[in-house]
Amino acid sequence: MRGEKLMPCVLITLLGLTLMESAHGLHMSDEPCSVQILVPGLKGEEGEKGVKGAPGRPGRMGPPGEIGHLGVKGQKGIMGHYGKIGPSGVKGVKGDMGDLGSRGPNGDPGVPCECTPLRKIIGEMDILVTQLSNELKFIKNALPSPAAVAGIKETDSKVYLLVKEEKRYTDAEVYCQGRGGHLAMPKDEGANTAIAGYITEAGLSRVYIGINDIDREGHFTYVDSSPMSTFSKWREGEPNNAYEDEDCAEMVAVGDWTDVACHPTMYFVCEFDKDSV
Ligand SMILES: [Ca+2]
Ligand SMILES: [Ca+2]
Repeated sequence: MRGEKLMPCVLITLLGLTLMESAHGLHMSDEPCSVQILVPGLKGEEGEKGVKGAPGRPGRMGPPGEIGHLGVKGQKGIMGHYGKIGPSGVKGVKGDMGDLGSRGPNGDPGVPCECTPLRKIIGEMDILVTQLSNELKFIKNALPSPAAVAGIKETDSKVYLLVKEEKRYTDAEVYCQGRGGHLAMPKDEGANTAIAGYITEAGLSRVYIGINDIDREGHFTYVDSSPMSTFSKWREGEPNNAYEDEDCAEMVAVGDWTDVACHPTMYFVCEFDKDSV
């Protein structure tokens, strides 16, 4: 290395001056040289690594890269938020009627009704209709000749039938029995009044009734053999058994009774229990 320092200095090159000063300046001044020619010295030992310099400026943007390969499809994302409510749709067609629902619970008790009087009237009318129906049935079924009947009369318990067919007493009773009854047997004032009114309304003066003393003279009974009660309507002076031939009885229009003969023919009144009509 020292041998290279003895080489003549011919040129001083400005180019290498800087390096010479930093590496060999002191040694060259010790050498006698008339014409110092500076030549680059030998390469020195490698210095220590310098500190890292400041980052360089960003380079220019490179050219677009090639189109990459299509990636694998990712997983389905989570559900998004609800969207806004849409507008109302058009009204649909009416559906079929549903099945009958189950029976509902009982309602509250009703208020007292004002129709009690009406119900009473309706009830009475029902009774009247029933009575009229029975009477009509009776007239149609029991009488072969309705024209001979001057309507009917009734009390609470009896139906009376005035028959405008002249018959002897016994035949009249047979007629009445044939229809489920007897000649009329008035046993109280009400019944007697009803029969008397019936005779008057029919424009008659007298009819046979169901009282006689056929079995025992002077001992009158009803035609069904029931005894006379305390009630009687004998006209004054009757019964008198005139001509000793009066074992039957008639009622005159005012309601009085008279004993008369049984063989003359006469209109008569039958009676029927309402229960049997
Ligand atoms: Ca008599
Ligand atoms: Ca008499």
